Formats: sequence, structure tokens, C-alpha cells
Amino acid sequence: MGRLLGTAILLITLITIAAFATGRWWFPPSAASHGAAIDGQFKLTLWIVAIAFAAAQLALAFAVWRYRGTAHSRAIHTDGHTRIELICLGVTAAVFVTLAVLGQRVWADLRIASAPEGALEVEVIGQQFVWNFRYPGSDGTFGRTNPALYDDENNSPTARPGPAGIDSKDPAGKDDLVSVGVMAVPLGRPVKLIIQSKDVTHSFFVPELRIKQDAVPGLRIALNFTPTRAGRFEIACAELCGLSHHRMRGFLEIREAAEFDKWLLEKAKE
Ligand SMILES: [Cu+2]
Repeated sequence: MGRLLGTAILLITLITIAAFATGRWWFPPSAASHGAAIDGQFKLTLWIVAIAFAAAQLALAFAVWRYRGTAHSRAIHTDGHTRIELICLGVTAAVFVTLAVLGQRVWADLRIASAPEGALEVEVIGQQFVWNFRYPGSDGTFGRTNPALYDDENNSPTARPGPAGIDSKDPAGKDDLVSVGVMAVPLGRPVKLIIQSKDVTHSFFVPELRIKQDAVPGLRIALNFTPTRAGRFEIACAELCGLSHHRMRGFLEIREAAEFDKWLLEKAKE
């Protein structure tokens, strides 16, 4: 029995490591400038976890095999070993604090640094069960909104107040556009997303952007990125947000600058 269990643990460990090592379930190719840094951080974490996982499982398999059928294989009560526990705790804390310190620059560039000059601002507004995207129009300024004005029935890009609840008394909102389900952004130009929610907590997730951010009612969460690859990518809601959560998908379209301008002009006519 000890031999069988030891072999099974060994096999499971090797198969798990091999499954990761093939890279088959890795992310899709990145479409954002910070993608390589996130992938590097992710790989580093996976390597460290893989080494710890393999060491622990191999030690377990060895102990089960080596001490089978001996006095050591009987369960006994133990109060633990303070020094070993302190060492384990210290090593784990050091590893995780180091990983956090190494990753903080990418994290801060995405979330804390202010957007570069000339960045395109887009409001991402989660709602059960659709993503709305508001553009500030040619004046570059968002108009005032009011939750009391939300109108989901009339949701053409130029509708007032529309799903974003744009207050038509504010002149800054005259040229605002709201796109439902599709967010287009220009290739190579920095984008500042302002992520928010109208009802419950949603999560804005685009694997190609390496971005996953909760949309929380009452918060406006800024996130900066620069698109580096043209294409159409799925936007998922990664937070179970209600019965029709599965329907809550949108699309990110990264377009050449001229194509993006054309898209905006067409939206303004809808
Ligand atoms: Cu959702």
C-alpha cells in the first residue's frame, strides 16, 4: 500500500508539472505594452510555486514509500516543532514579499501612475448584463451624469440620457458617445480606462490585455494601458454578477488610428 501510494503521488506530481511545462494553457499573445512584464512576473511566480510544489510532493512520496509498514507509519500526536514552523513561515513570507516588491512597478504603472499626455479616456460602465463604453467626444471632457437619469431602453450612442445617464444640461456632455458592447481603441495610443458599475460588482477581463479589474459600484477605478496589436478580442465579465452573468460579454477592437476615427464618426451618426 505504501509503495502504491508513493508511486501515485510521484506520478500525479510529474503529470501536473508536465502539463504546465508544455505551455499549452498559457495566455493568448499579448496586445498591450505591459504584457511582457506581466507574463514575466507570472512565469517567475509559477516557477517558484512549481519548485515548492515538487519539493513538498516528492518528500511526501519518499516518506510514504520509505517508512511504509514501520513504527513510523503509525499516526501519533505531535504539538509541532516551533523552530521548523518559524523557518517555514519566514521563508514563505520572504518569497511572497519579494514577489510583491518585484511586481509593484508594473502594478503601479497600470493603476497608480497618471495617464500620459494625449491618452484616450474611456469610461467602462458595467451593468447587469452588458458593458457600456463612454467616450468624451472631441472636447475630450465627459459630461455630467446622474444615476436618476439612467435609460437603458434608448441606448443608441448619441441617446440622451442613455444608459450612462448623461445630463443634457451640461454642455461638456453634448458630444459624448456611448457604445454598448463594443469598445474600440486606437493602436499605439495610450488609453485610460475608468472602470465603474451601475449595480453590482462586475469584473472587466481581457486576457490579451492582461487586465482583470473589478467594476465596483460607487468607485471610479482608473487603469492605463497602450494597445500594441490590432484585432478583435473578447471582453468577459469575470465576476458572477447575476443569473445572466454568462451573457455579459463584449468586444475590444484595437484599430489603426484612422480606422478608429472612422468608427467614432459612424457612432456619432447612429
Ligand atoms: Cu457582470
